[in-house]
Amino acid sequence: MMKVYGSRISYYTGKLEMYLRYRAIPYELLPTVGNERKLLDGAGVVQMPVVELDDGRWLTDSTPILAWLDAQQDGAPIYPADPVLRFAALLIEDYADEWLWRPSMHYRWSYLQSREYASSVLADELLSHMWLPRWFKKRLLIRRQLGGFVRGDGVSDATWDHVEGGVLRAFACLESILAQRRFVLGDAPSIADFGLMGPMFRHLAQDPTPSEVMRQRAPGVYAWVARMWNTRASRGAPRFVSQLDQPIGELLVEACETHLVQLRENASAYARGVKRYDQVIQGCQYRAVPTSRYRVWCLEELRREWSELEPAAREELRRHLPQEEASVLWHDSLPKPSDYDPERRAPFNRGINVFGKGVPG
Ligand SMILES: N[C@@H](CCC(=O)N[C@@H](CS)C(=O)NCC(=O)O)C(=O)O
Repeated sequence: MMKVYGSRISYYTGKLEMYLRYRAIPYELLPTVGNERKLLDGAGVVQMPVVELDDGRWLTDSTPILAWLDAQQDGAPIYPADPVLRFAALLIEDYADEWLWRPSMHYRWSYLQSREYASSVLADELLSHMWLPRWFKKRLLIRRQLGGFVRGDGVSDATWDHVEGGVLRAFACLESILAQRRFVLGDAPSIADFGLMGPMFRHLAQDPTPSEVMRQRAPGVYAWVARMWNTRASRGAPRFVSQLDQPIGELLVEACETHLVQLRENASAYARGVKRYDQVIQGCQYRAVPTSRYRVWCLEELRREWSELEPAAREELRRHLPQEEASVLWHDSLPKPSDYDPERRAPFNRGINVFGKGVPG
């Protein structure tokens, strides 16, 4: 049976678990803590999730893991065949993976009820081997996560409302989409739905503070998260929308104005060799956010997908994307390549953390 090293409340482990359930692939969930040596030897990185296959191969990074697993399946792929829908879905996945991360960590660690819950689960799940009082373990976890991933990722009084506003806008876009169909692109889940399960499943639908917001403001999103957990792949081909419609267009605009602008600013900071940089997103000034080499690679991957599109598909996408914010997809080259995974072996390559050695330093 496949071994998944992660946590029951981890963002990207939740995304992978959603997929494994959908395909009825059995797996065993194991903690990363205590297995660090093995993970470093096997996958080159300690992060959640890392997968160990029965044949001894190791995989990491949920995005290429899902792509590889899906290519092994007999059933209809979760990646749309239509190139326009495929690109839109990959952009939504990346936005969910990398942009909605900050607000999800904020809602988990900035609010007392949520951090009480999350630190209790993680102390019991990951630190049970440590002979320390439980309250002390919780305090260690809160300091690490709140200091590193919330305050250390640019959440401050000045950005607080914008950080939360991003979640409310995502909820509103998804509510309009889900008022029309059961999943983001049609009557079956695609990689857009699985990508969105990172933030939506183990964080926003499960942590006490944001899950109440979701229930009150986005009940359709709440129902969709449960529907994802309860849906198994069927034999038939999925019926996806024939073209991008207005509600998806609105979500794509939000992804470009937030995520693509951050990817652009991050790539420029990476080229300048600075560890932290300032950025303005939708008019909100973020100070001293951490630079990520991994996210330069994310942008390279999106640019590669874009460059492989036929002119007609690009034209169709450009009708829906805000030109300035989206132009990082097609403009010139990036100021400095990430040089990550040059042989394109992911998810079987030596992985890297999103930030430094795990937490933004
Ligand atoms: N790109 C990776 C990101 C994985 C990731 O960053 N996972 C988080 C936890 S959900 C993590 O392990 N963070 C590093 C840390 O906390 O040390 C993926 O998509 O799987």
